[in-house]
Amino acid sequence: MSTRVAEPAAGAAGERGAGEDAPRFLNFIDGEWREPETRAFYENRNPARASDLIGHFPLSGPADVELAVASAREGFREWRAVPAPERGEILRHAADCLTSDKEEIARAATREMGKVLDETRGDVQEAIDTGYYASSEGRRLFGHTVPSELRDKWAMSFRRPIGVFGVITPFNFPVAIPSWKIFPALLCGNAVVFKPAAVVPHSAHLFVEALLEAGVPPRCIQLVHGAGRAAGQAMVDHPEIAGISFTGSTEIGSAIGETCGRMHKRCSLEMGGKNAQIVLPDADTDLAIEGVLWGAFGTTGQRCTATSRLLLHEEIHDAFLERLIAETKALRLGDGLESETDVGPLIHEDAVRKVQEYVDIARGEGAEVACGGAVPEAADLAEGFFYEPTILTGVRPGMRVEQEEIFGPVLSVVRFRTLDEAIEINNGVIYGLSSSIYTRDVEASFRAIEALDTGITYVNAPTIGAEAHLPFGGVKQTGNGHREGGWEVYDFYSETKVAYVDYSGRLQRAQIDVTW
Ligand code: UN1
Repeated sequence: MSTRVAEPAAGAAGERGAGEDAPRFLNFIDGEWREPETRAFYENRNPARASDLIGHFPLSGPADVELAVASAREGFREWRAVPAPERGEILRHAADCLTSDKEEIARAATREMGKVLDETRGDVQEAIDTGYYASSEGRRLFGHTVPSELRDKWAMSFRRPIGVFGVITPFNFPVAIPSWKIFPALLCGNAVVFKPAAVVPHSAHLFVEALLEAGVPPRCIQLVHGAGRAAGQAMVDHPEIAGISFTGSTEIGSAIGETCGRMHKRCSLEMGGKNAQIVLPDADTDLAIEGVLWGAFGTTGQRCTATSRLLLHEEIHDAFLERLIAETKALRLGDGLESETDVGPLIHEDAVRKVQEYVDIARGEGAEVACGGAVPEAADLAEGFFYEPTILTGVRPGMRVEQEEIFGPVLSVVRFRTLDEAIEINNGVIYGLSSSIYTRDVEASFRAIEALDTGITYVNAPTIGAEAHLPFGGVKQTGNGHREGGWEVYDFYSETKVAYVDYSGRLQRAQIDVTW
């Protein structure tokens, strides 16, 4: 796939240390790559190495959104007439393109967001899986045909597209999360205006290129780069955008929800988490340790599904912790593109500051920093936003580090005595995305599956790792009741219409002319 840029600096695109010659990327609006109306650009740099300038990206404003929406409305008119199986075929090609470009996109994603290459490969793979699922949905998109209560009459429901959707996505899954929203939106016959997180524009650029290469009609996908407070806000406020799908912070999601409520827009919000892994005394300890290391420190803890609380039964608490701390100290921080790295950097300086603040809060609340708790001192890490994987012990339910989302490599350990108590601690937060229990006891696992107030529960697996073909989302303040992934997301991007066909040749009044 060729990278379409305005002023490609010879040999610079995609190379480490591109310096000030780094390429300039553009928005994709109204079927062409174009400069923002603002004429303003921003720099995007590698979080593992600040001197590595990836490129200059548009800092778009409301005028860009205006153009994108007007064009998307045209795109919608054309696209909605394409039969769903044909739309599915085009999306299958898009998944094929992502498959051929998997390595290139994964490397670009690691370079701009920091997580290790194996993880960005998984990220792209999740988008590929979502694309193939969407393509097959083109031959389903089921409605219902149900018996009418009257003679010589048919009753049926089917799905209609809605219009232009605004898709606003976070940095932590720069390819997978856009794909969760864009593939089903397009499959249902909608057009999309896409505003990726400002720190991962290159991944978004490559994703949109794959869609275009596959034959998605250009005006059905509009890419608007820039900041949430300008471009994102303009999308949320735009009366011609019929719905918003947002993944990100609770604070921004709540504001988006308010506006959408006022404007009667569809709105799917996927926000915070405070996910716990519960370990019972009969658990396979090796498995549980491996699970929590991956759940807490994978993606440097920057997942909505990250394990940020570890609930340990008192019988195993000390021995388990001792081993966990030793293994955590052995994790290697570094550039995610290097094969020996276990944990990459945080996304930016503010994230480092926020993590440090929470560690200080934990100390103030009487918790102990069992390992980590600082910015590493190694010289080769000095240019990146690194933070040591951190374990807080002696955490009690109700402490801020036990309640609030940190979105970094910080694990709070809480001791419990009974399964009921562990369930209560798990449920005692405002969020409810994911949970996990390690046990060999089938009764305990099923009790937990039923009682844990989360959208997902894992048994003998960490809190991360949802598969693309199952519904994904949380309860309570994690979201607003919608699900992404699997079959349920298609309800969000389509509207049910009902048709009655009366071939009796006479007036039949429902509820009145029934003959029984
Ligand atoms: C997120 O946690 O931000 O379940 C998304 C997982 C991934 C998606 C996570 N498939 O870990």
